[in-house]
Amino acid sequence: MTVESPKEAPVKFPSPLVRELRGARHVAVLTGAGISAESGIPTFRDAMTGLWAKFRPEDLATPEAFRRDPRRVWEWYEWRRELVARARPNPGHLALVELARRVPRMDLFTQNVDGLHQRAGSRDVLELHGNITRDRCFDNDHPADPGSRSEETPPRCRRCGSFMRPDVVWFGERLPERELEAAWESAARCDLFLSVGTSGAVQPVASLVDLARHGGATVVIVNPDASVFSARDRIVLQGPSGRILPALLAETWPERRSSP
Ligand code: BV8
Repeated sequence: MTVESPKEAPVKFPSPLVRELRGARHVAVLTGAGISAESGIPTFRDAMTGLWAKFRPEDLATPEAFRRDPRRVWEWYEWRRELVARARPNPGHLALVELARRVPRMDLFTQNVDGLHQRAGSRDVLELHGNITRDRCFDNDHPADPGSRSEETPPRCRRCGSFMRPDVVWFGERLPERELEAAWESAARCDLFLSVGTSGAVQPVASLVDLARHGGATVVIVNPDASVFSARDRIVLQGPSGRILPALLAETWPERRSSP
């Protein structure tokens, strides 16, 4: 089922969904680059614009690309870190902070590396693909020395001399075990799975939606592009998350309008 939300009209949600969310015991939320789009951070696919237009993410976000041209990969990340530093959480991030207060259990796992959920106030965020604001060294995963950064581009590790790299998961690299296990368990057990702002293009995270479905959860997709997910066996709320999520909470908990 697809619920369209034309720009000006107030969003109307299927009452079964509102009832289900209101009574949910355990909500699992997966977010992707789309939830940060309204904060001015280009989605992963859109990030390949301007001077990066001639590259594909897979050409830069891999250990091979870094080995081949560490300076170019480092500079792409420095450009993205700049965007992240200037960005602020948007109403979509804030709505998830509020949702966590409204249901007995909410697990939030993200493919994003921008840290905006944490800056919005979400706690225990599971970062499945790392965090762009942290570095580690390429050869031994030594964390960056907070004190100083060597002058080179990329800077070198103070302990082993190898190049520093962003602390993110590149294509062809394993995801962090603990976070992935926790997301797996949550998706399999939740009664409502909310997928927000992701194209579902990247594995193994993309499989969480099907895992939730097979576990009997109601699957809800929030995305302006309804085509990314067939509406078969899921509810697609078509629109930007910064608009859809606050409206969904307002309709599910109308009393919240009076409380601060
Ligand atoms: C792994 C961190 C195995 C870096 C990212 C060949 C070799 C090796 C692996 C593979 C292979 N072939 C396939 C694979 C698997 C591969 C993969 O899935 N490839 C894809 C391209 C097919 N996966 C991996 O490599 C993973 N590792 O498999 O390891 C292994 C096992 C043993 C030993 C060693 C290895 C690692 C994948 C992680 C890659 N790192 N990010 C960085 O950020 O720089 S992925 C990166 O892209 C993001 O993190 C994100 O996950 C993904 C993009 O997805 P989205 O977030 O969905 O963003 P996208 O732009 O695609 O879509 C945005 C959506 O938002 C759109 O639908 C849009 O409509 C919507 N939207 C727009 N505006 C809004 C909105 N929605 C709501 N509101 C709005 N306002």
